[in-house]
Amino acid sequence: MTDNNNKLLQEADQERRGFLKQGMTIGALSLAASQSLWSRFAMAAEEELVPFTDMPPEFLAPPVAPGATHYLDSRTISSFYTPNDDFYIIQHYGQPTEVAANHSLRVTGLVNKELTLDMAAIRALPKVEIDAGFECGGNSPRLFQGLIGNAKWGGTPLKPLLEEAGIKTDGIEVVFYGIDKGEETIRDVKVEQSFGRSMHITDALNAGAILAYEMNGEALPLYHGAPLRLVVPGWYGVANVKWLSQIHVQDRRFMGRFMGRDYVTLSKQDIGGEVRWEERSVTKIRLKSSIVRVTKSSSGHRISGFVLNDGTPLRAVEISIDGGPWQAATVDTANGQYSWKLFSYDWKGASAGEHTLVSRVIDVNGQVQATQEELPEKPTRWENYAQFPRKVMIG
Ligand SMILES: Nc1nc2c(c(=O)[nH]1)N[C@H]1C(S)=C(S)[C@@H](COP(=O)(O)O)O[C@H]1N2
Ligand SMILES: [Mo]
Repeated sequence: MTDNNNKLLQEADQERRGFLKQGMTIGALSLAASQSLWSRFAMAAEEELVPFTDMPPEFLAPPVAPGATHYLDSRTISSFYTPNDDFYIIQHYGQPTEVAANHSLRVTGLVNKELTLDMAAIRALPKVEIDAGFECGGNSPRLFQGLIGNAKWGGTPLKPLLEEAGIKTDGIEVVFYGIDKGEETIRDVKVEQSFGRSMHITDALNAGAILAYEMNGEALPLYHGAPLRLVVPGWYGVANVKWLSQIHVQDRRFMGRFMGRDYVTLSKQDIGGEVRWEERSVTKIRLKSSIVRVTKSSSGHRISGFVLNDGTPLRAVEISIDGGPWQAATVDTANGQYSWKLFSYDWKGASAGEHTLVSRVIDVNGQVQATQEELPEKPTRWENYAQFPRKVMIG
């Protein structure tokens, strides 16, 4: 089995090493001022980065390259939409080097009418655009949350297509297959399998998923799944099947690797009053915020970060400095429901020395982002949504 991301994701498991202080130079930051509401996020010319002392001086995001995995340097987030070449890239069976010019999508299984659509037929369907941000289910503090991005996705809604095919009454599970294949060893048997993920029919019809062929107004790049990928707003990256070639409706749960073995969170839960070890497929994005950058200008210090969740409206994002009281950060109201939500906080009177900064987000249901200690025991590497304290040195 070739899994070029295993190592990366395994590293994400390991505890963060204690990194050396200072000495960091950020040569690669070219942060043009933006006209948008997000100008608060683009660094102004006189603004400088305050070094994180929990980040290695040599921390470098790998460049986008054929076949490669890519994560971004979260300190460089400077715009609402992540440029296509900075959006993280993950795939488990490698990237196809090319996709057939006559690529088509088939809808098969428990439907009244099986469908085959080439890209021209898909482009001829009604087009929608949605802002959706997501992270890999394996994103974590180890990579300073770099497996993340936010984009405007253009494509056609999934629901009308499923309705056109007509779901039979016993069709309860919808499986999405990409063209990429890998060898899997299952109980000592080696078999070839395609990347596949599934959703219950209710989610497939109601989660607002689209079949996307555009990213930020451009043709979807090959790395991000061209010519066609699924985008399920508010779900972890793994749901967004790239190089999509088949949608299959069946009467049973799909148990493929990325539903049944990997991207399965093992955690200790209260299951109706019983404490049980639960295994649950990674689906909707958990409520999470993280600080990614601290800057200094003539007017003082600014702390910036992002929020991701499943689309539930937010009540507040708050910052605590050195264990002090929670203070409200500014979250722009122009955020889309499923976009990431960038926030900033003007830090007054920062004194010289090392400081610990942490953010937390609260949604309208009163759900509060917890600390790592407060969360249920979780030995698996997926779904890292605890508060992430950061350390900075004020000179
Ligand atoms: N066909 C296919 N789709 C896939 C994957 C894959 O390995 N093969 N990886 C998934 C995972 S784990 C993630 S996190 C996202 C990453 O999407 P991106 O590379 O466009 O950021 O793609 C998902 N879609
Ligand atoms: Mo992922």
